[in-house]
Amino acid sequence: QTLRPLIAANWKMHGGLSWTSKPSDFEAIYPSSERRHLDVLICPPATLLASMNDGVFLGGQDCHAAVSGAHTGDVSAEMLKDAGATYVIVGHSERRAGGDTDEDVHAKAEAAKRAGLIPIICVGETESQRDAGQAEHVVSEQIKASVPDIANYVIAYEPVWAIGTGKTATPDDVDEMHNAIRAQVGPDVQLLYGGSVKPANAESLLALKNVNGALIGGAGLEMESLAAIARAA
Ligand code: G2H
Repeated sequence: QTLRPLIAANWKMHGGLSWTSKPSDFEAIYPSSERRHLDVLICPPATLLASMNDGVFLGGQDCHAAVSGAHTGDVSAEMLKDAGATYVIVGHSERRAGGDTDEDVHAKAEAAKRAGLIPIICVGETESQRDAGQAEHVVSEQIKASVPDIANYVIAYEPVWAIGTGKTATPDDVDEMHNAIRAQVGPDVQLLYGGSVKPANAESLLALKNVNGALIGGAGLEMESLAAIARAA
């Protein structure tokens, strides 16, 4: 079975209102009529969601597990949905580094489902875990603990040592890990690779059998490079 590719940009804490026209720029570079075979997603800061125009799917970068309440500074999955999101990233390593546990990620993914969003659940090992030969074990345990019993979700494998560092996992590393994840989660879950994906390495990564798309940080801020990556899918 061939899963539909998903090309997702995670803008992290970048962008202002002037960026809300970027989906139109993307459309001009890579028109939707030419990309019917894939989905493109932009996850901007939550402040921009409601002002972003159409043409791509939109997502949040994190959510709180509760619907609403006394949680200063947090945003619920329902709020993201209300602002136009279809997806939400949960368990990004930058959130895990900030204290999110597998249990939190599990609860956030359930919240996403409750709100009618598709969670993109991030997993990945650190450099020392990889060096110790523990990469597959760590990722498999993260999946066991972070993925709730829901039908519709996406997994993003982001080796922590490859995030924003310019280091990319080799296609062989990615192939091996994605095959292991596929064996664990079954045939229907889209598996994204993330970690320094750029136009120059997109083709070799996206060509792998169990890589169904990419989660892109730095290279997703410019629509030319995002489009170049999407064209490789
Ligand atoms: C990993 C990725 C996006 P970058 O965090 O989620 O960022 O492509 O900049 O490594």
